[in-house]
Amino acid sequence: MKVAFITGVTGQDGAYLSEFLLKKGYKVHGMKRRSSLFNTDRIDHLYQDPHVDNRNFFLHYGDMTDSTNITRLIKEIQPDEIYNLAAMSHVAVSFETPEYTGNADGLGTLRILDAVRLLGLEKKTRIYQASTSELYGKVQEVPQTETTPFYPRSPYAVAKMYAYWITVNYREAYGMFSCNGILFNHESPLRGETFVTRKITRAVSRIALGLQDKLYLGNLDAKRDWGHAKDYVRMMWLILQAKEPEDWVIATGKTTTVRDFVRMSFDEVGIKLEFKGEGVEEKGYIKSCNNKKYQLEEGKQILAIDPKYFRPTEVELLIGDATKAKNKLGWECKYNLQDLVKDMMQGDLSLMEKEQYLKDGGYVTLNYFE
Ligand code: NDP
Ligand code: GDR
Repeated sequence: MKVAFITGVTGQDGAYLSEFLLKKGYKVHGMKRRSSLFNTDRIDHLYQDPHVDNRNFFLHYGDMTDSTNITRLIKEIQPDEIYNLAAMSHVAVSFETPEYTGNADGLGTLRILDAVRLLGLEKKTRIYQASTSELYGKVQEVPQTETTPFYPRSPYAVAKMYAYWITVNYREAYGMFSCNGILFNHESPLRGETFVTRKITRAVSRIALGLQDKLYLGNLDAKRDWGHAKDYVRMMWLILQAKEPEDWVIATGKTTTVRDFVRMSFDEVGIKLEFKGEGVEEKGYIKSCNNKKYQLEEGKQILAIDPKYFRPTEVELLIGDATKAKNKLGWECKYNLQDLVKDMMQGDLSLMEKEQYLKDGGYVTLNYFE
């Protein structure tokens, strides 16, 4: 039975990867942070009572900024594979917490690699590093491949750049099986609520159900190569099963503007949008609403720009070329963008229907959106 250790197990990818590895028969150990409230929503369905025998899913407290903790966990777990997914992963927030982001996302990766080396596990433990298309930043080449030069545009991307190169360096210096997956944006119904796709699908569901009036966004012109997280965690595993340790781009090869993602999401509830104006003046109105379930008046403004969501430096265009992964590892996407939007909208509509039910029953409902 193989043993995996996942940092960031409570996040979007950690949840899907845990499920994937458990189905493959792995023993899975995950690192979670202590928080004042339960923070295991995404993995609660995998939870096993610690008092029963034959468990194969274990959670440990830890933090990427604490090397003693990381070293002790790796010593106890003796993993065959480590998936380093933990990170302060929000690009906009990294401008507000640059030092912490560098510590957790950059040095955190070093702490994992060095623990493996110090414990003499270089030949046993394979390491996956969650690298990112944000490394490409300012456009140097389109589409982006494993050889495209990096030009990071945020404290997050700069921290991830350190993590990328220290992963390469430990591979070359100490012969470790440490690899980067350069993953382009991937989303799902489990996506954090403040990333743009989830913010949109939640807001569209709330607007359709009359729980929210307007959606406020930042740069609608940004283009992203969006895939489904389920397809991408399969690739993380494939990367560690490869013959040689290498770095890999994972992407769909298609790019879409934030504006079009908004359009596609409203389409799912039968609402056609019309955009008028430019820049901060841009607004979105209901052109038509042909779903009887949602009583929304035509001409109503439901989208506006709030400049607070603009970033000091923006990544305008991402589009990846995953030819190497397709040819050498046989990877391909099962979901296209339309499937992804549908999946996310279904998830959020059913969540928001519960909200509506609570509201109608006179209970206080969640009203926080960022
Ligand atoms: P999430 O933000 O959903 O999850 C991040 C995870 O890291 C959470 O479990 C979080 O814990 C944990 N974490 C954050 N800081 C620390 C810390 N200091 N110590 C321990 N754990 C910590 O991210 P995703 O699942 O979307 O992404 C997984 C990884 O892949 C991240 O490294 C991200 O940067 C990278 N990535 C993501 C892409 C995407 O499109 N999703 C694309 C490319 C790379 P908690 O739940 O307590 O907050
Ligand atoms: P990104 O994801 O920065 O690509 O990083 P995010 O969804 O936050 O932004 C995508 C694009 O949408 C624009 N945008 C907005 N973004 C947010 N969050 N909120 C808004 O209101 C809004 N309006 C417009 C952004 O400016 C941006 O251009 C994600 C993270 O998962 C990283 O961890 C990962 O490394 C990269 O994807 C690949």
